[in-house]
Amino acid sequence: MEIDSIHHFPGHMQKAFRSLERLLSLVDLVVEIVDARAPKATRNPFLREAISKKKSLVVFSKTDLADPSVTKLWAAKAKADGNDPVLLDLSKEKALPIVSKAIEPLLKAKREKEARYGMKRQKSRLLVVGIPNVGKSTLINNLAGSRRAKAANRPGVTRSEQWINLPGDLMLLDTPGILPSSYDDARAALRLSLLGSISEQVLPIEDLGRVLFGFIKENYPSALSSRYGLEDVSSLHADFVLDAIASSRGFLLPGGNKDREKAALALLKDFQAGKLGRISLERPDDA
Ligand SMILES: Nc1nc2c(ncn2[C@@H]2O[C@H](COP(=O)(O)OP(=O)(O)OP(=O)(O)O)[C@@H](O)[C@H]2O)c(=O)[nH]1
Ligand SMILES: [Mg+2]
Repeated sequence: MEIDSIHHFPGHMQKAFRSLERLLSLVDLVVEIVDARAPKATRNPFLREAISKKKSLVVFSKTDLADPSVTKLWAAKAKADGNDPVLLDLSKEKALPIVSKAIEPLLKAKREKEARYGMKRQKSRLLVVGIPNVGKSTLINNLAGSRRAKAANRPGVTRSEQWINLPGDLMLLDTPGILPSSYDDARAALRLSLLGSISEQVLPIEDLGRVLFGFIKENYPSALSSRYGLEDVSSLHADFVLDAIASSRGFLLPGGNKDREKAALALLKDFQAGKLGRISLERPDDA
């Protein structure tokens, strides 16, 4: 891996990747996880280049929260780009058989070499990487299952890194590689904050709620009907909707006015938890 050879690499990214460099040097395979609701915004744009010499697998997490028809479009695009992704609902599915199967073709050259030289099957070492909140820890726990407790130190590597043996000659590093979010693009920043994956306030909560409502009104107009009883939102103004939410939840300010900030926060939390149905924030055909 040659971090120094990457051009147009902003300083803070370079610094973050430097600290990841050691983790990356310990493994053969990188499992990059992105959020299916915004697979572009939740992807670090420099990872591909930084790991260009490594085998890697892309996992879409939270597919249970994303719009299935949009996820299909993303998966087709990624496949066409040569990164056939694995789609997972980590809240319900067992990831190990699915990930193991997807990894097998990536190990083909290694297996062939072992066979050629009559060598024993070597273990393949995996590192899960991704920006904050995409589900790295959930994926590691899901893959490791009860094996996690049995993690043992291996001589020769730093103590703090535990390796977990998985079936199929795989070893998983139990520390994920945390990648920095990239939000040079204002829309990506907005999507990351709607997903609750960056703590920086790109907008005040009330405005974030208005943006989310605008998006829902345009793309998922019936999403607010069961939760808030708002049947047809196509003609409604965001503030009217925030007031309606505030009324139904009893969010009132001391003078009796509706607390739109609290209403906006409730709307955001409901969206993030999937209570408004399956919603994707990004489509591959967005400009
Ligand atoms: N519904 C659903 N929730 C998920 C899924 N994967 C992860 N989550 C939830 O998403 C949240 C973030 O998951 P984590 O595993 O903590 O994410 P992380 O990448 O380790 O986050 P950091 O450690 O903060 O970088 C948690 O509340 C998880 O329960 C999924 O596939 N479906
Ligand atoms: Mg984590």
